[in-house]
Amino acid sequence: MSAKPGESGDAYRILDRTSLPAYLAEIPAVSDLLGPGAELDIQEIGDGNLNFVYRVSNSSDSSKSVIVKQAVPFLRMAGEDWPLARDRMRFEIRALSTQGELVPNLVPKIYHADEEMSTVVMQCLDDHIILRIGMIEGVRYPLVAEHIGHFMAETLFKTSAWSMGSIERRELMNQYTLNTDLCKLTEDFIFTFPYMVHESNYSNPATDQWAKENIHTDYEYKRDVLIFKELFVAKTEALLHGDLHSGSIMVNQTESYVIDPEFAFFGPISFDVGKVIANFLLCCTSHYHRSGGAEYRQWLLDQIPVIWNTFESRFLALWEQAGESTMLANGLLSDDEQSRFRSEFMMNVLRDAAGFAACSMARRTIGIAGVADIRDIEDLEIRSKLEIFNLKFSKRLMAQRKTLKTFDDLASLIHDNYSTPVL
Ligand code: ADP
Ligand code: SR1
Ligand code: MG
Repeated sequence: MSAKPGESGDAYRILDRTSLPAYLAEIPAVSDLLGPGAELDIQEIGDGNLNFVYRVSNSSDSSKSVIVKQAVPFLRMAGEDWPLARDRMRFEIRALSTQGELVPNLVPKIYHADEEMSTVVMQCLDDHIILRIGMIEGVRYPLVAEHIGHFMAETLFKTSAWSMGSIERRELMNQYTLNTDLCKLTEDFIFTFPYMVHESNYSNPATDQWAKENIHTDYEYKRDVLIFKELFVAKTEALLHGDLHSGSIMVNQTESYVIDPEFAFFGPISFDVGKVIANFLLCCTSHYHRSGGAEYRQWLLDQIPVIWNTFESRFLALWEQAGESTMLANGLLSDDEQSRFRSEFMMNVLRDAAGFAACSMARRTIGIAGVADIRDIEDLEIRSKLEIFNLKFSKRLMAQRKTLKTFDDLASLIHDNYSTPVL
């Protein structure tokens, strides 16, 4: 991947704990928040795959804190030999700001954005933890499912052609079309490499053998994955978060924040919905090993209808309230026709979300970027049983998606699958 326009500038340098104080001191808004001239505590807390993230706080008053996130010109998880355009931060900044207008209580506030330095300084969510970590530990978050459903409905409907006018929407799309390197990562690591022999794939002997016999040689499944790859590549339906999984959500008992929208681009609505569902399922699988009883698994499964129902009802309410848009002009459809159209639309989102969830479960199981829920299980045989369970369900979901008519059909499929003993 070659350097992009604006990437060769001399101003860019990789920040570290030594250079951060001087960098931040030059930004009045941040300096005021931390306390002008204050001594700073700085920790690198990034546990993500791509970037460097620092928590910076006033040494004598740790409640005065900010997060500094910087994109480096390579893929953090692979190292400097794997170049990755750092202009991904440009899209993260834009998405944080678009989402900040649509759902201000569900995304961190931006204090300072510096595209030249590929850096953002934002609200520090000190009272929250990453949802994935909480769910691995078996913690229940009573409101998170509603918050996720609400986030998706607001951000997806309000950037769709059912809400926006044609010209303003194309102008917004134009801000995201060149998120090239991250869309390419998704094309490769979600829709291609996991289904073939590829050097980047993860390896666990029994899982590898199963994948060789049941994934690499299954034409129908690989064709279906390609159908979803095409949907991802071609359908510019709404501004997606683009990487909406439990590692991109920070929570406590009353609040949720969606972070890390660097993969934002205009794509199919069902992509965000399917990814979220897959991550609750992956965690549920892990709890066959992590918790003795079925209670926490049930809690995880119970969140999926809450996410879907909140998403669907809010999306439809916004649609009913919307006026004329790119898609609709008064007089085109009667009230009955509109309502029929919306039902068919939601059914297709559901089916496609099931397909994207299937891809997501497979890539998190056999691709390079696994999830800690499963990958942190030390016993390789136990892990493999869970991995094969995930892969089998990915195939089942993919094969049966077209039979889904209502969310209850998906709920039954999930319930049936997760009623079987695994270990
Ligand atoms: P990456 O883009 O590399 O995946 P993330 O945006 O996911 O990076 O951030 C990595 C980690 O940094 C998160 O898992 C979380 O622990 C921490 N983090 C990120 N943003 C915030 C924030 N606003 N407040 C507190 N912690 C944060
Ligand atoms: C090499 S793929 C890295 C993955 O990490 C991010 O969180 C995205 O999910 C991406 O696919
Ligand atoms: Mg990220």
